[in-house]
This record gives sequence, structure tokens and C-alpha cells, in this order.
Amino acid sequence: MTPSTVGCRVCGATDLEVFLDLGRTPLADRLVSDPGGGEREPTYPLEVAFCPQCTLVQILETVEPETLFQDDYPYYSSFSPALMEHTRRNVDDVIAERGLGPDSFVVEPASNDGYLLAVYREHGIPVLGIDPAEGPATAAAERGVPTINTFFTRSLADELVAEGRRADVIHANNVLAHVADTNGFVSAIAALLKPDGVAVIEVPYLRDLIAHCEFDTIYHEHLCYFSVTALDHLFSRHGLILYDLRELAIHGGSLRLFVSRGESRRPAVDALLTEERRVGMDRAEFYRDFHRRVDEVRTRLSTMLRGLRAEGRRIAAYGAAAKGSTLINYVGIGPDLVDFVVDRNVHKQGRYMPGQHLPIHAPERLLAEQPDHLLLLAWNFADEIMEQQAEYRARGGRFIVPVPEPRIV
Ligand code: DWN
Ligand code: ZN
Repeated sequence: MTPSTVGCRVCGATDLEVFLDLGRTPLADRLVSDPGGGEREPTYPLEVAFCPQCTLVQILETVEPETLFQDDYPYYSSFSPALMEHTRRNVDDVIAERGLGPDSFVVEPASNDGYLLAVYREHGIPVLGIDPAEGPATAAAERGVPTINTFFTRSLADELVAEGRRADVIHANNVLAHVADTNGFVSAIAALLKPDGVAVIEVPYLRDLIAHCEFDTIYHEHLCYFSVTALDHLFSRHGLILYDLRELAIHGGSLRLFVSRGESRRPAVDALLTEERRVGMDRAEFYRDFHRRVDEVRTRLSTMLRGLRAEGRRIAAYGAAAKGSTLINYVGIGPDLVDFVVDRNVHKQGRYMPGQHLPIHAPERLLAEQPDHLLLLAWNFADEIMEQQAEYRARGGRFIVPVPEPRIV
């Protein structure tokens, strides 16, 4: 492990220990439009560190949020039916548990294309979305979800409070890890919640990332990788209580956190805190062999793909996911190994993967070309995608799942 020279994003400690270096990579969601056209494609260092003071795992580089999210952000939540189903169940539960109705107010920072708040609207519950990405924010407004096209900050929260618009519920799914000012974001949640309000927050769980070698979920949009220990510390700094949580399968293993000012702690939180101490997630040693495991996946996947190619097999990939960018760039999967990528998201089709410039097409291309193998870059939706691609499989097509260890299914 190497000591870092920057301070912890949450506690400011300067003795961070770097345990993984993925080298310089391009931005994972910065798709290329014209690879031959001299488009500038900057790369940034991607080093992951552990904070021995507050236990937060984090990357060292902070790319300006405007560069990452504001302009031309291609991720639209609504393209994944399984995510929509997951969201609908979550919203239905929250409405029932909190007894929400037409006098309630639900706010969602990083509301993307309005996929979650639209479910509240169906129930006649007033909502407000906040998202800096123009394309998804416009799509949200078009489906009737009022959305402010900006970043969620403490000053925005203060403005809403001054207008008398405090929230009964704040949803924050897959955004806490993305914000450069982690403390500012949590303090904004604390300010905006009504005294008896609740924040329902989903984050990918660090334990699953490490256990299943999900190193490809590390990229510049994800600044933090959370354990319950680190989260508990973060919320308590801002007068909030992490009072309950649920483990979820989504995105390779996530946590749904329930945070408020006054609720009393449920056993699930202490159970995971104890478990994390038991396995050592609060200590640097826990992370020390991760780099070796990542490099083992890299070597095995590269050997597998090269072997298949040497046998004359044609390989394509499924899912122009951000995580796919880390995978292909770290492993070195270029057009010599993979012919093309398919993705249902129309905003990604016709463009090229960052760094390696694999072309992205609509999924219909699969049956037209019937490649022998399909590298599953969106492995977090494996079941759903394999079900959709039953015909490709029936015709003999095989999937390659890259993590936790490369295998052909
Ligand atoms: O935090 C983040 C997560 C939640 O979403 C991000 N910063 C950005 C994004 O990460 P990702 O791009 O790795 O997410 P997904 O949702 O795993 O990407 C899956 C890709 O696969 C999307 O481009 C949609 C596509 N897809 C598809 O074409 N057909 C997905 C499914 C389920 C499908 O059936
Ligand atoms: Zn720290």
C-alpha cells in the first residue's frame, strides 16, 4: 500500500492508504461520437484508497462534476425493466409505511429521467426532481415529473426550506457515491428533511464489491465505496441516524439505508456493523490482496478472449455500461477482440465505448450477426439480459460473465 497525498473526503485525515491503482482511464460515460475525428479523450488517474480514521474507501481523483454529469450524460434509468420493477416495489413500500398522500412532498436528488418520482405521481403525491444532466432532466419533465436541472447542494436545500418546501421523504439512489462534496450533500439532506422525515438512500455495498471482485464498478463517477461503518460515521457527523437498512441484489449488491433525525436504531444496522468488524472491513489489511485478485481476473479474462479469438470465434459484448468502460480499458479489450457492443439505450447507440472505441449498436444486431460469444459488460442484469436473449442462446450463442471470475455460460 502507498500513502496518498490528499485528504479523506469525509473526515479530512491525510493518512489514506492506496490499495488499488487502475491506471489512467477515460471517463466511463463519456462515449465517443467520431473516433477518427480527433475528438479529445482525456484520461485521469484511478487510484483507490482506504481511510484508517473513518474507514471510507474512496478514489483520489475528483473530476469536476460539470464534466462528469452535466453535459451529454448518456445514462437513462428507464432502459432497465428490472430496475423499474425494483423501484416500483420500493416506492409502494415507502408510501404504505409512511402513509403518504396528496399533502406529502417527496424530493429526489439525481432523479435522472424521472423513473422513480413518476411512480409517486401515479399515486397523486407531489414530487420534485433535481438532476444536473440536461437530457435525462428534460425526459423527466416531459413525463410530468417537475425537475430542477441543477446539482443538489446545501444552498439549494436552504432555498427550498425558505420557500416552506421541506420533504417528508428524500430518495437518493446511486448518488451519494457520486458527489464531490460528500459532507455538503448529507448536510443538505439533513436541512431539507422535515423533523419526522426520512431519507431512503441506495448505495452499492463495498462488501459485495470486494467479495465478488466487482472492480469494474470503480470509475471516476464513483468517488466513494461505502461500508456501513463509514456510512454510520458520515450520517452521525450531520446529526442524522442510520436507523435501518436492507441488503439488495441490485447493481451487484447494494444497501438501502433509512436515515432520519429521531428514529431508534433497528437490529439490522448493528448486525452489519458487527459483521464488518468481524471480517475486518474497518482495517486496511482487509483490502490488501484486492489488487492481486483484480489482476487475476484481468489475466484470466484476457487469456480467455484471446484463446477464443485464436480459435476463430466472433465475440461481441452486451451493455455499454459505465462499468464496461473500466473493464475493457483495464483488461485491454479492443476491436481486435470484440467486434461491437449492443445496448437498448438509444442515446448510446451509434457511438463508441471510451478508450477502446468499440461501436455500440441496438441489440437486434445480435441475431443479425450471431457472434459466437457475448461478453456481458452489464453482468448486474445477467438474468434479465439472458432471458431477453433466449433466441441468441437457442441458436448456440454463449455468454461470458467477467466477474467474480471469468466464465462461459
Ligand atoms: O451509479 C451508476 C449506476 C447506477 O448506473 C452510474 N454512475 C451509471 C450507471 O452505471 P452503469 O452504466 O454501469 O449501469 P447499468 O445500469 O449497469 O448499465 C447497464 C447498461 O446495459 C445500460 O446502458 C442499459 C443496458 N441494458 C440493456 O441494453 N438491456 C440493460 C438491460 C437490463 C437490458 O436489458
Ligand atoms: Zn476518513
